[in-house]
Amino acid sequence: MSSERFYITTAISYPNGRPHIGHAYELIATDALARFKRLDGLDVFFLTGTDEHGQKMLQTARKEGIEVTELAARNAAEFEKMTHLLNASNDAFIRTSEERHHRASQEIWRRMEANGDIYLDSYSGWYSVRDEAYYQEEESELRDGVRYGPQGTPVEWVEEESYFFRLSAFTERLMAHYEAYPDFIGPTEKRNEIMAFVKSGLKDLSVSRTTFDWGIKVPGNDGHVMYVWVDALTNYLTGLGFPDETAENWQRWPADFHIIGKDIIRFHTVYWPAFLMSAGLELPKHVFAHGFLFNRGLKMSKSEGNVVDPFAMVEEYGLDQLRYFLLREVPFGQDGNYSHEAIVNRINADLANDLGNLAQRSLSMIGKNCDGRVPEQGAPTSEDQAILDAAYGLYITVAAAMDACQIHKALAAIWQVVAEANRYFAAQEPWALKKSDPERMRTVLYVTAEVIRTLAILIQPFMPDSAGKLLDLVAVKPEARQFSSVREALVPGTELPKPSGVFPRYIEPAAEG
Ligand code: ME8
Repeated sequence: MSSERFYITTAISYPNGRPHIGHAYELIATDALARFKRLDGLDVFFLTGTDEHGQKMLQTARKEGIEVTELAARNAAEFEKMTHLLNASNDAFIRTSEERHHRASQEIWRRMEANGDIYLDSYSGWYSVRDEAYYQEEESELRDGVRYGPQGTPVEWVEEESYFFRLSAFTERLMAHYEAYPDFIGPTEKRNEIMAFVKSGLKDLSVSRTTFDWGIKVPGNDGHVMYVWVDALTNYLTGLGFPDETAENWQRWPADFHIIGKDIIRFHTVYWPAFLMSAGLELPKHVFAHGFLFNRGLKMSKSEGNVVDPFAMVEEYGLDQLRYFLLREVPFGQDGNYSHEAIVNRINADLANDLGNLAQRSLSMIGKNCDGRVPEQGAPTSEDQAILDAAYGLYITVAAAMDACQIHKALAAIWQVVAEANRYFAAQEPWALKKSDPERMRTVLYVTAEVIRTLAILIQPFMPDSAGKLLDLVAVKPEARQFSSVREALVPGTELPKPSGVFPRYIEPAAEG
């Protein structure tokens, strides 16, 4: 393929439990970005997977009284199932326990070592198993006899022989990189935080453990396993065939986007680029951190039911409805809340009323009054032209928003045109024109159908199934659904299928007495 390549990744999740809505959110958002680029004609590779090593996995397995390999396999299967459930278009799924990943991690280690950036010493300091992170004394605080790290998780004292990565030597090179590539880290507030952190000076990083052996062996010293984050970050290379630099996919490195949550930005924008610089590999172009999802609504609490489970949420609200809600409601890059009421409101107002009804009403009028075929368009009025221009102009706005990871703004722009289309349809009153001016009625219906076609093409990355159904209803062929076909207008006379609803209303289950 000769088209431009685009490599995008999610974080790889710890399979110490089942996937939760935060994992689903990241996957859905990354999927929308990946799908957008595919529809734009790029040669996309989208990677996701599971991060299986480290102490957290080991502790959970012990608690459950099972082997860590069994815990990893059981939950990795759930994460993989979630990719199908959410209709994620990932091209591959990586598990860090795979042999190929051991090879990749050992190779990057060797390169960092060959560059003089790894040395043996001993570590004593604080470690949070839940964050799988080392913290400085001053980043932690003592409360009720327990010491907590900066993310509110308990830390424990660790003292052992350890290899170190010479992170301190990278302070200036990292700062120079942030300055030279202002959009390396997004959103901007996060970039500022990271720059302040790095500017204050970096300490060398402990990169191996000796007190357990669930991990990737350090080359040349079997008594050590790599610190889980060294191997975890390397997944982005393994997924492309590294260390085989003749692998076809390896040409896709560096990544265009690592999409991650805000809690792991330091690993991705400080440690990872330093490891890559040391190993002589190119740096990813962008790292974008989304916010956290919080559950505010009463009905969503765990005690009231299991709706924080993405599988249950899809069951309750519908897949595209959930995808739309999360991407539209939460400004990408900021924290957001979800509640039953907010989801139902988006489903019924934005989807069922605004887009669904418009499609249903206009297409059924075409079915009844135009012989079920795309009607002829007469000379357009300024109102016709205005709504068509708004629809055709959308692509530019949406593409700019997506390039900036402003997914919510892309959807807001699309729904602004949905609102305009509704105003147009109501003002033109095609139902009243049926007797008075049938030719004008046909033009209004043509314009409305054409706007629906354009909107549906742009909605595909966010709600692939529903957009596909809408495009079926206006008889758009599969090969005319790329963004390059936005201007390929509906052809009068084309037979249309019998219209059916695409966005059902959410109806509250009858209150129990
Ligand atoms: O951090 N809302 O794995 P993880 C939104 N294995 N996003 C959330 C969230 C929430 N409530 N909770 C978690 C890890 N996330 C490492 C990553 S990458 C080389 C290794 C996000 O299972 C979180 O920020 O704890 C992260 O991006 C992803 O889910 C996986 O989290």
